Amino acid sequence: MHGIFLLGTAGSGKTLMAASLAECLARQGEDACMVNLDPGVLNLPYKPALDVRDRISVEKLMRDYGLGPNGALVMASDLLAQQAGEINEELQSLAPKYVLFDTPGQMELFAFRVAGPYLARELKLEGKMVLYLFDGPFCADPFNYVSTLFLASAVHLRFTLPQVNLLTKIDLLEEGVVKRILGWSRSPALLREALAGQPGGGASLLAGDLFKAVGKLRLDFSTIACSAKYFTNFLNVHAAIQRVLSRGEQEE
Ligand SMILES: Nc1nc2c(ncn2[C@@H]2O[C@H](COP(=O)(O)OP(=O)(O)OP(=O)(O)O)[C@@H](O)[C@H]2O)c(=O)[nH]1
Ligand SMILES: [Mg+2]
Repeated sequence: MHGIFLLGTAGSGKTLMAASLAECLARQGEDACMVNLDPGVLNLPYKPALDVRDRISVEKLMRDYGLGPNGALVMASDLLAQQAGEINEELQSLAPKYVLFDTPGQMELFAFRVAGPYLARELKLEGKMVLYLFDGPFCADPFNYVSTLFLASAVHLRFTLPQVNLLTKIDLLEEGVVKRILGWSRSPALLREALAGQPGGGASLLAGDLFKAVGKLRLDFSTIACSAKYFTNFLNVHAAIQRVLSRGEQEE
């Protein structure tokens, strides 16, 4: 049983990616089950095998503790840490090949507080990895790309799990734009050039320095362009997942 945590900024496409990936895996004859860890979501495009909303109610927390919606979401996310035991038990009884974890819309609630990394650590899974979603249309701007890369690196720092970055929603981008963004992910020189061409010299320098700092971390991220809406490049996504998880098995 392997666990895949889908992370990314609000609206980057985590939930749809989780649903599409499960469908893709099922088509390849590999069973995957979905776990919803987002206590605040209203509608899901998939049927989760486990749903944190069955255990934690944001409305109830608001009522019981006199909290506003954001305070209740923070509390709900912190309470996730206490669910590790029960989630482990239920997953052991389901025992699929893959478990896809859809995480809260507000990424900081999961990634940058204690509960998310704690939960990821405590879950009894053979292999674990993060799929980090780069919102394609947002990342068409080189400044936005750099800040997203920075967030992806911060997420890696929090979870220290093997990570694959996905450039999502490419159906909304022209082919040339997708190529340009992938070029930035491979070549610092191309990104520097793009940043230099932007107005706001100070911000360009800062973004260039941020990029250099990320480069020095030598994080072995690969970036795959895809669309969860049209299943574009899903064979590559599947292959990358298999590669990362099987590498983990070999290292054990
Ligand atoms: N065109 C297109 N739209 C997409 C794609 N992926 C997601 N979307 C749309 O983007 C919006 C946000 O997608 P979600 O899957 O809800 O994103 P999320 O990261 O789970 O959002 P939150 O949990 O609310 O932060 C929805 O309207 C999706 O239909 C894609 O590949 N292509
Ligand atoms: Mg979502």
